[in-house]
Amino acid sequence: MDVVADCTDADKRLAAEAAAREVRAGMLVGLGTGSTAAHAIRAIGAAGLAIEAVATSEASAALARSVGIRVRDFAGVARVDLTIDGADEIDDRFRAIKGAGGAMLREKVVAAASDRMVVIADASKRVATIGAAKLPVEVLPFALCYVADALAAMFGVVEARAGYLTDNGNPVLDCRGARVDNWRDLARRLDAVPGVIGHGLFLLEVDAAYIADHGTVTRLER
Ligand code: ABF
Repeated sequence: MDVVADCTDADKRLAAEAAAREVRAGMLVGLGTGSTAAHAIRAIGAAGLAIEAVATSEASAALARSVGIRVRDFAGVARVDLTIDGADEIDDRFRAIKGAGGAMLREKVVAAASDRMVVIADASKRVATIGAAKLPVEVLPFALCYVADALAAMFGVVEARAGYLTDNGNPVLDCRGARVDNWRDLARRLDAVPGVIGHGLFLLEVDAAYIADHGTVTRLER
């Protein structure tokens, strides 16, 4: 038994359950992707509140339906009351890197459409400043080689995620070693590359974060 892993998963569950208690009857809830978000989906399902949801991945949609949550097609939605989602890194300025699970484009759209965004994570995700985690970039297949070349000027390492396509049917380039220390500038440069469809740099307005460490859940407020 991997004690560390079990402890981390227990922490993820505690953070997820704390955030799930923010859900109120009547809400339209955005459901994140990943193992921490999966704990939140199960907790929301168990609460049995009269809510509806939109999901940031097919996997999260399937899990939500399996626990009795009514999932709507986000294509027919413009506003979401509350989104609960995980992260790969988050710092005290609520900057996050997301997308190790590949759902960062749908996650960013749903987060941007949300009145409130709550991030849930175990303590290993909380960092002084983001940048150690790989930064996933979703790319138009037609532009894969062009974008990889453009990103090579911004990052030390740019690697295609082998054998993977997002729910949108696009490949992902995982980038490390950003050559800038201004994350907002990097986000602007990424968004300006034709063929970049999305990336995992989240500089959105995150309202709160629940971080759990060995049974203690800390709520970080903006
Ligand atoms: C998702 O949560 C992704 O953006 C991120 O990569 C993932 C973290 O996965 P886990 O919760 O399994 O650590 O929102």
